[in-house]
Amino acid sequence: HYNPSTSNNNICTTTAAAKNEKVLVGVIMGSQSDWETMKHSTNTLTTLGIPFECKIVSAHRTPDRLYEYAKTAKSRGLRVIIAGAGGAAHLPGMVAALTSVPVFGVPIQSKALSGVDSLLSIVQMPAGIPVGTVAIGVSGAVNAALLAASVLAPYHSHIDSNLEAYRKKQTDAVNDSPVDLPS
Ligand code: RP5
Repeated sequence: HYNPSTSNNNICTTTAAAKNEKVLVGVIMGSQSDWETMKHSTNTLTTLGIPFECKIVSAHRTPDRLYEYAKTAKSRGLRVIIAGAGGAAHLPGMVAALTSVPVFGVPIQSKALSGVDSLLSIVQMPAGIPVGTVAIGVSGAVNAALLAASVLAPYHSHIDSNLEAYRKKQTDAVNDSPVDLPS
């Protein structure tokens, strides 16, 4: 039986484990090379006080891990899965095929095709199995976490207030008029 706590590929620490909180969001990615992008998802979840776990799950290289992860996601209490993948990016769609937990797909900015390959692989799901696809790269990784917060906010008041505060801070940071910056 799949047990993420004993899996040997932990590449990020979860605030949930430290605080003994229930993990609500699973952040998965196809490769170690996706981490530079996907750490923006986990950093945003941390900012918003959302307990998460973080794993490498490859559709191509670890298909059995993918199956176990997706099949146990709901019973383990995950409410949202954020899946980042690049190139021929099957991971988000395959996970979505195996669980009704909502999946947000982050297209990684690939070297060969700048992530257009990843985007098209993830976004064009046939009707019936949805993947909520976000922007290529870091913007998408951050926005997937913000969407996860929006999904969870109605059921967790601290996430709701953290999300509102995040947005207010962003709004407050916009100057009324442009200024000359030192070059
Ligand atoms: C995909 O292939 C991964 O999501 C990654 O974006 C891409 C390249 O993987 P590596 O060759 O860097 O491991 O499966």
